[in-house]
Amino acid sequence: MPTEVLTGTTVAGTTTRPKIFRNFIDGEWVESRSGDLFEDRNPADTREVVAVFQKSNKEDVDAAVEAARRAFERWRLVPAPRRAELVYRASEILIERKEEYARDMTREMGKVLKETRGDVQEAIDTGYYMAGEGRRMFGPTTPSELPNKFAMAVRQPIGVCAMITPWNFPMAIPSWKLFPALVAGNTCIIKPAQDTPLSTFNFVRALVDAGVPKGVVNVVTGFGSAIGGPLTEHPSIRAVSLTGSTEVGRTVGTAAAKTFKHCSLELGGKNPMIVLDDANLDLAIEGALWGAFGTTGQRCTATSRIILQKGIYGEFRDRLVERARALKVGNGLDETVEMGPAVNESQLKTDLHYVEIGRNEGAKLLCGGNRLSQGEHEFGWFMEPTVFADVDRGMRIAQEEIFGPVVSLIPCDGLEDAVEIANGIQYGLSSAIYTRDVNKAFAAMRDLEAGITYINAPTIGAEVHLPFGGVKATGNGHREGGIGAIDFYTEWKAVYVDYSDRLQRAQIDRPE
Ligand code: UN1
Repeated sequence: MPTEVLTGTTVAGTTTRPKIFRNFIDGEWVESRSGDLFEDRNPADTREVVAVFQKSNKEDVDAAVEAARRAFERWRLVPAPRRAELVYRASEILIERKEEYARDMTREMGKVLKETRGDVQEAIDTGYYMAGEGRRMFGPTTPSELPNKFAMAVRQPIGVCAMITPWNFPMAIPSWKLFPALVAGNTCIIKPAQDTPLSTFNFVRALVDAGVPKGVVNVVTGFGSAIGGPLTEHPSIRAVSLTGSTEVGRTVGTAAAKTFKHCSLELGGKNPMIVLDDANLDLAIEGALWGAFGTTGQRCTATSRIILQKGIYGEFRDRLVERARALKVGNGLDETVEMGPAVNESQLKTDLHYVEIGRNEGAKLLCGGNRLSQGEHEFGWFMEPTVFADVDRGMRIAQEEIFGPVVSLIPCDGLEDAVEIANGIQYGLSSAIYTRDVNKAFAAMRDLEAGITYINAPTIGAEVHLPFGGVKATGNGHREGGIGAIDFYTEWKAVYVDYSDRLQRAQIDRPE
């Protein structure tokens, strides 16, 4: 065990030993085969070790796959409404523990309490929605082309599924994957991001307390570099679902293709908000602040480009900058704080690096751009909310996903120009337009290249019963949320029942 773990402090100034969590395999809490550990630190105060987790390797993955493979043989035969009841019970447990789990989440990844409460709530919403699907799971019945023959299609589970989840929605996103997979009858192995394993453990604890049978859900913690490969290459894993960067998506997609796994990739975004001259500016500014700086800009749906028609450009810019400057940045456990830290040092460095890039490209830095490291910010990964103006559509800060509190204002001539700028990127996750003109709103709904479009609302805030995902480099065509998740976690089987008592040949025998 590394010495820093033994001496790590859980609360600044004290020497309480942090709690060590084990992997969860085959219904048991077990140490990793290597015995190596890693720390989960609070990004608002890095002196605090929130907890310690197992640094796993291929052997741990193999053990989890074996357990999941065995468990599948029984779980697939449990009727879907019964499986769904378990998901429902887990959601009720999450309601009871919402405040505790939200606080743990703020401590491990930094976003403010009202947002971490929302994250737990999103898991609860997903559970309730997916529990209902357990009594639907509809498939078509359809007339056969032959007499006395019955035709239908039924949904079947796929088998063992691997989930690789990110740190920005550390309970909501695991729920998007685990709940539908379980209702559909699959068994699962989840690898949470190394920055946020605690929230996944809290989520899985709710499932365990709800009575999930052993081996049906397994948790293996560690680093993508050591266990990403084993998870995406293992021949017994039949589906992989990743939410992460476009770069990791390419690696996972390529590895999964070799063994023909189902593969769902939900990747980057560079989401535009268009504001036309006729918009309600008060509303648009509120939306911009929330979309750009909520979750410290660390959402794949974050508003990172604001495309402004020239008539309102100056007023919008000045009012947004004034509001951004006034945002209170700090520890998310303080209810008055509006924006928390970056999740870790490397993300903060990326954010600050993009400030440099923007400056060098000739964009006008109107506010922010600096690390905050004095006083209450001394031990955290904080930076100021940052606004660049006069950004050209082709600049790197207008093209590349930053994943931090950095927003670019881009002038445009009108709807057509705005849509062209909005679509002129490799990504296509979320998008928004503020206008009072219904004709323009409908044209934008049709023309924006994105999986999600909001009218008079910012780019963040998707609800769990609608499809979530994007086009172009944002993904590979699957959707989470809504019925799309059940589609991903099931295989179709076509079933024909011939009760004619004779050989009937499709396409050949053509009765009158
Ligand atoms: C993400 O950014 O990775 O729509 C997920 C939203 C949230 C989910 C975001 N419900 O902003």
